[in-house]
Amino acid sequence: MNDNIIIKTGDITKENVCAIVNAANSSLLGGGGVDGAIHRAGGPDILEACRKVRQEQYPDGLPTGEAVATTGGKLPARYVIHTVGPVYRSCGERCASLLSASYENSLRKAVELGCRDIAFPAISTGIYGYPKEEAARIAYETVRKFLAEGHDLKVSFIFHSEEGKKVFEKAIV
Ligand code: AR6
Repeated sequence: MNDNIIIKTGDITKENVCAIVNAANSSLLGGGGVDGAIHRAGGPDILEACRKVRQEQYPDGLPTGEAVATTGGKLPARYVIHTVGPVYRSCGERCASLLSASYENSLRKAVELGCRDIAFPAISTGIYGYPKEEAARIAYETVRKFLAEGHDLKVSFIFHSEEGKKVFEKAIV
């Protein structure tokens, strides 16, 4: 196991890291799941920043696999990196590459921001229905490859439940 990868249970909104990743939707205007929790805990500055990103950069919404950063508002994290994972029932042959792109673009954004740590939720595995084992392998492999490029970044995978963490750990061995 890579020393710069941490796997644990918890609430991502409480992570004291430079950037946490939000499993958003392309509207960037909030939703349920981890997205709802991040906006609730982080306060209105995040939504305001998301509105600005929509207006100035993505009037048609953030495409699947892309990532953008905003303030972390009231969160302990300095930044929220919003990414849109694929919806499993409609991503077809592109599911794996789109999910991998969500992780990779978020990692690149964190490095661009000068971050040395980042925390991820299990993107797409809730409302978007991505099978957890398959998503775990893609997430882990993408992070492992990225770190192998030599980036100085500590990456945490945060699971809302012990069960989610176990599935991930089992899938990546
Ligand atoms: N901390 C860590 N993980 C969490 C938390 C939390 N506070 N809350 C939920 N999770 P989901 P998706 C886990 O559904 O599948 C939203 O409406 C959760 O248990 O949040 O990418 C967006 O606006 C699951 O394992 O994201 C989009 O419309 C994981 O986070 C849509 O949902 C991801 O579940 C995105 O769906």
